[in-house]
Amino acid sequence: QENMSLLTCNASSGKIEELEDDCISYFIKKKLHVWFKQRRGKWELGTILSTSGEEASVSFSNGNVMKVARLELLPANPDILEGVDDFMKLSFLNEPSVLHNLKFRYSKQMIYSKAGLVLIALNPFKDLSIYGKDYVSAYRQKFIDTPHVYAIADAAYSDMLRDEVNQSIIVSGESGSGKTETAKTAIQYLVAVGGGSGGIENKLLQTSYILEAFGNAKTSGNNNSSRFGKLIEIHFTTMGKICGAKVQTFLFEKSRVVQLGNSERSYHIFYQLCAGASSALKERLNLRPVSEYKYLNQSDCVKIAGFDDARKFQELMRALDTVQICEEDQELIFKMVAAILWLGNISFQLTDSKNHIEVVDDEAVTSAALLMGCSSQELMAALSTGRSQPEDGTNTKKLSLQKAIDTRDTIAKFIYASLFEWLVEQLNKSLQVGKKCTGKSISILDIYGFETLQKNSFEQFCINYANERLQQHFNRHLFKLEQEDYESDGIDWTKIDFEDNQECLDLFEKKPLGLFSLLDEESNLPKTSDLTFANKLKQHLNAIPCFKGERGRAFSVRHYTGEVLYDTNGFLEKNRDLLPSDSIQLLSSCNCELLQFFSKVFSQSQKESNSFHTSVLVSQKQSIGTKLKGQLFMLMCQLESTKPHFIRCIRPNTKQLPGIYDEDLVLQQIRCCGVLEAARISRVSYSNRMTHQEFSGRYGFLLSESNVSQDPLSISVAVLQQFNIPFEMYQVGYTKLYLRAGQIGALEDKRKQVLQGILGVQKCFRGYQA
Ligand code: AOV
Ligand code: MG
Repeated sequence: QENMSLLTCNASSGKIEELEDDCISYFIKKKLHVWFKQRRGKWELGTILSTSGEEASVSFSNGNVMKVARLELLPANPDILEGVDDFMKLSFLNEPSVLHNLKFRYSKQMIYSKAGLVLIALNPFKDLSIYGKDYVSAYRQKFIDTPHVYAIADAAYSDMLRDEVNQSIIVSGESGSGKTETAKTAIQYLVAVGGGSGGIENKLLQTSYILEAFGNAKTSGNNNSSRFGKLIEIHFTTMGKICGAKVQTFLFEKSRVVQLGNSERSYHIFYQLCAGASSALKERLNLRPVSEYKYLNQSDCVKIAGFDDARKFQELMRALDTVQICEEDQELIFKMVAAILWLGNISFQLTDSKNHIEVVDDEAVTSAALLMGCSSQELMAALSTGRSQPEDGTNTKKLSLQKAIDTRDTIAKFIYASLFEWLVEQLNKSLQVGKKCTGKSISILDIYGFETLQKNSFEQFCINYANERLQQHFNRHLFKLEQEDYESDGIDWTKIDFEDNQECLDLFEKKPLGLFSLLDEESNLPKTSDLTFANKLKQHLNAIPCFKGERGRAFSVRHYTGEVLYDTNGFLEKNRDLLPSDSIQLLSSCNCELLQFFSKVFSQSQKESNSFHTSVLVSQKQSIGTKLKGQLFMLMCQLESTKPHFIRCIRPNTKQLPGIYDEDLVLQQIRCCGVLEAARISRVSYSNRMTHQEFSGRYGFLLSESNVSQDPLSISVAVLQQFNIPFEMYQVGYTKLYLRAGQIGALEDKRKQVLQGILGVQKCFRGYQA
């Protein structure tokens, strides 16, 4: 009964988040709880004792009674709704209620919740026993229906088989929120239900060891942070068996190979190799402990607590075997990794007063050269000299110290990034989509999460842009398309507002006056610097609300997650991503299959791209910003042709520890994820829609009296009336009929019943004739 009155209460006010006038007396009478935000920002539960004018006197659980402004009170939900698994089911959908509910569930180890169609996943930062074979079959057979990644993966799988439409599972959230783990869990489910057609499933599971060893690293926010974006496309036969997969990666962070922030590490593989290689392999690679390599010891962090690098190396070796990367190739891979470490130890000394340098001929040079397959002399020459004249290949001059260091680092980054790309290609060969793959696919997207560091550079700029793109896809599918459909079809609809991030995307993408265009322009012009770039931005973009010029080289962008301050230091260099042609020549002349291959691929990509003028001095290709923009555009096109399933990951604390629930941190994320809006739209939206033709064609024959009109619209309406579908459960648009959840089921049952009846009669009739 209480619930009934609550319903009337929020139905009369029409608003589900606020405490409207006509409800207050009801709340006082029934001593129902309300939320009040204390000065420290914490929401507390209280009950209203009385009101006078705009004030209310509220008593709190600690015994305090306070006079507060009525407007600051929000209705709390009845106790019976404590911990509901879908926020759609809350009587009052407001921030404190959602926050409280999430916290309650988190304290009970229930890390998954729903906001309508969207799965919310809180990172537990500890292993929970809610995964594995038993849970898979429970979700597959629908014995359990509580929110879970398995339920989402199952929905994607079932929808794919039923509708014969490609599906996607899109995982998003800040850095450290659990995207990669969630994506792996989804893949495990799909492998478990779609496995059985051969070794491909095991290979698929093992790819994550390889991708994470080479593409993940410890950052300040996540001990296993993905430094690349990935889309894993799993292909199925028409019978639902896995028959192949494809991995696509986006914008790999290569600066990490040569440069580390404090408390950060480089890619796991460097530490794993040093810790786990057999003594024979160590000898062949002339490997030393991590602490002896400058690329690694520049950071104060070489070990991650609870992370056994040597054991991880054994896992990696097994994975490499599983995906059939042969021993010779494995040896080449490790040679490249070791060569990079030795490159980092190469040092320079001044030769004259003009700041010219030469390479110190030491163990570092000999080891690097040996591993790369060239002579020490060749390597030293490539690192210490550059050409002075574009047209004159023979005219060489000594490099300055900074130039020489940059050249060395550029080569190291190039080798590593190429190695990563090559590995992905090998994985794809191994997972190849076979001829039997005639069915559809499910793609799982896991990119690097939004990052706001103390100092944000070009890497964060790109990562955050990619997240803006993804946010737009989410908004478009959850709010925009849905509401546009209602509006254009002329049905009654109270619009649900959502934060549109189009303006921010325009700031990045507009030509010629957008961040990427201006960056490319500045990267192409002579005599430019990060400072001239920053000034250019201020000159052209200051009028745009989500842009703000800051002091010196800095600027800030208002992202959907909040404002981020970027320092343009290094932007031009990183965006150009140049490789001196001397270096590329050196690499192509090395007696190493991989290096020859990498330089060939590079030369090709350079030929294909004409976004930069080319000269002999440097090998130029498409800028990093433009490349990322293009890649994301293609990705969005690809995702547009799939039915999306969204998972929003939330990190409850920044300490990466279990049991800590930081309310402010969670609140900020549920705002960015549009959790309330997602629940709200699901509550009022129509989950089934069919054109009048489809509907009348499917159910028209159920009409008891033959309808005089043959017009699909009137047949549809007659069906709805005959089956007493309540008014509030449907809407009739110009072209389509919109039904709320649960209505189609009843009609389908009836249809099945009648059809079976007809079949029965036919059988009987035939029997009689015979
Ligand atoms: P991310 O992918 O969202 O960050 P991860 O998936 O790497 O975040 O999760 C970070 C860490 O949280 C993992 O290494 C686990 O220790 C823990 N974790 C996450 N999900 C779970 C779970 N379901 N159960 C147990 N532990 C979990 V980044 O890649 O940084 O954006 O670029
Ligand atoms: Mg990740």
